[in-house]
Amino acid sequence: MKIVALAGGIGGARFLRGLRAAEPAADITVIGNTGDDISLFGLRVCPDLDTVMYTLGGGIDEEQGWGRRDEAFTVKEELLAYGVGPSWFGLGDRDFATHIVRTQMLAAGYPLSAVTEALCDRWKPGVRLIPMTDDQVETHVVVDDPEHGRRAIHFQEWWVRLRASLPAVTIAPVGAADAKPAPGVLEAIRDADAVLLPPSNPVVSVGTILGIPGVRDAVAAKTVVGVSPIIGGAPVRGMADACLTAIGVETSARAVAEHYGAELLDGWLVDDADAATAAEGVEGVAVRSRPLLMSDPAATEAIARAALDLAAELA
Ligand code: GDP
Ligand code: FO1
Ligand code: CA
Repeated sequence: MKIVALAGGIGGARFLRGLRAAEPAADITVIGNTGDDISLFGLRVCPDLDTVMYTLGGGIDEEQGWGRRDEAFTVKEELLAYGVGPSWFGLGDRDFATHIVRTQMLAAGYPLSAVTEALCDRWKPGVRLIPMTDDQVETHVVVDDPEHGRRAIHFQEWWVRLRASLPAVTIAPVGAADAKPAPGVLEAIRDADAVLLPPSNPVVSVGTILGIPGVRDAVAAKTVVGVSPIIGGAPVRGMADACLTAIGVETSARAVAEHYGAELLDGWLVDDADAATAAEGVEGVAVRSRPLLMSDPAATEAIARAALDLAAELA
């Protein structure tokens, strides 16, 4: 069985771990979001790709959900002693090695997809991880800064430094309109038995991937099942509500399904807590409810199983 999933960071990675357990024999291709990518200290950092790679490869800091387990921050402290920041982004020593390898390979001319494959040779995530594009796409957020007026800042500055405390006027994936899907992306979607949308951020994770020209149409042609990242009208973690508000979508499981739309989605899993509000369903989308909290491996596997069962039913 061939499965494609469009994944962001923590929500995507945890779901994928469940998917791998639910269907060990499946050929799983993960199309990773690179809109969160940022250059710091001359190094290219790809948070969502690394979160998927470390989570599936057993190197993630489980509690935090991003970065390496058993991490130290000596390099960051030394940089700060030189007055070199940003201080608000926590790059650890082990993680630094990943970014050095990546940046060295990019400078030598390898595309990000080849670099990602090389990094995964070490981590063996058990899935094929492809960045959505080899072109540079960076999500920027326009805010009304009380000190500097209206300005665009990098998504990481909005998310990590500001914790989305300033409302986003707009969220823009800069470079997306001119980007091409990375090699293998459209082919994997075309050959898939099902395309899954994990409970990833609908705006800055799944939305960014779907915004790469050609991807949305390729996905829409398949049997597509999504898992709601919104439970009881709120994100489980993070500030997806601030992203949804920025694009005029209510923070509810039902509104996210309506936002994706029946042209894209065939099936939509919501949490039991949202069963009542999502009960009427979305025209043209099969809505099912079940517990969606990825609280432990068994619960996560059951969510993935339910997504696959719904996809099989709707194929
Ligand atoms: P990020 O890139 O690290 O922000 O991760 P993703 O975009 O892949 O996923 C973020 C989303 O995961 C957030 O909107 C959360 O609400 C959602 N999420 C996190 N944990 C859970 C969970 O246990 N269940 C569900 N349904 N969603 C979750
Ligand atoms: N998230 C934070 O909230 N604070 C950090 O200092 C931070 C550092 C970091 C370093 C590497 C990496 O791969 C991820 C990191 N993240 C950090 C997570 C991450 O950048 C964001 O949660 C996402 O980009 C949003 O999806
Ligand atoms: Ca992300």
